[in-house]
Amino acid sequence: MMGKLNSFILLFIVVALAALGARLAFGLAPPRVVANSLGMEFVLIPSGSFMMGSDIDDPLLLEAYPEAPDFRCSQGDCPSSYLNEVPKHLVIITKPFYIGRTEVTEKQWMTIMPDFDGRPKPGDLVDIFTQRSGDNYPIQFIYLEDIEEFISRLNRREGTNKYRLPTEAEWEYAARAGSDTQFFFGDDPALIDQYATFEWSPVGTKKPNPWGLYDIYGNAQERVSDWYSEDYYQNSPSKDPQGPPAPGDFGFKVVRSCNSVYCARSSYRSAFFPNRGRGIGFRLVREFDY
Ligand SMILES: [Ca+2]
Repeated sequence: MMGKLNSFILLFIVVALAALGARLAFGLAPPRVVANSLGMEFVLIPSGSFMMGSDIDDPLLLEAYPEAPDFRCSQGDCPSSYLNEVPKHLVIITKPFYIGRTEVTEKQWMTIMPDFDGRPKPGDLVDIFTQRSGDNYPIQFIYLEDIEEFISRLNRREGTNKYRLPTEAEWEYAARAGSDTQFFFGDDPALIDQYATFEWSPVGTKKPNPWGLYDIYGNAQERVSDWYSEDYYQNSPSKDPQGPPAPGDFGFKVVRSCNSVYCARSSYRSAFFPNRGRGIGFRLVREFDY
């Protein structure tokens, strides 16, 4: 009798453990990739920490990338180009989040914003670079306030408030994908052509980074939510930095990613006014809610 009872208890425990394992495996584990009502795919980025920025001497970077323009000259001050990346510093991302596998495309934009057509129009001061256009090209040449309207409409459409631009720190954390090298694939710039296109292209034509994100270094430059300050890293907080609390004198917002070889590094930072910029688009974050 006791033998049968022990067998029954053992069977119950085995079944209970199996059920718990199945729940952990299939019930509680959040999906690694989710798709939204526009078919945008988002990849789950775990919480964690990383070293943000660069500690490579500015003269070395200037020597390696002599063609780099110095956008800070527009502020009337032309020191060397890469000092806005220093110092390399610890950043902690305290919450997991989802981020777009690709930049937002023209088709996705037009679905939400049919009355705010971001495509170049006759008479626009655009060059051949911006004249390439199509459903799967990144949306570009749009005002920041229209991006904010796009996000607001998408949130309403899906009855949520989870969509937003990434912070600069979230963007670099996702771009690095656990790497501490100049590029997410190491330090050899000769490999860049496998991962980045510097001709205006449909999204996702090259290999993704190790976390599955496309066009991190090339194609559209990408807006993030932070105001820009060239010396922000000198005093930025470690936990979930959000950027300076107020705009600087020129009202620049941070722009990440780039469309030239010289800036195809994970730590590269640039900035732009909130108005329409050639080649400037965005990818979205969807906050983690599982
Ligand atoms: Ca990009």
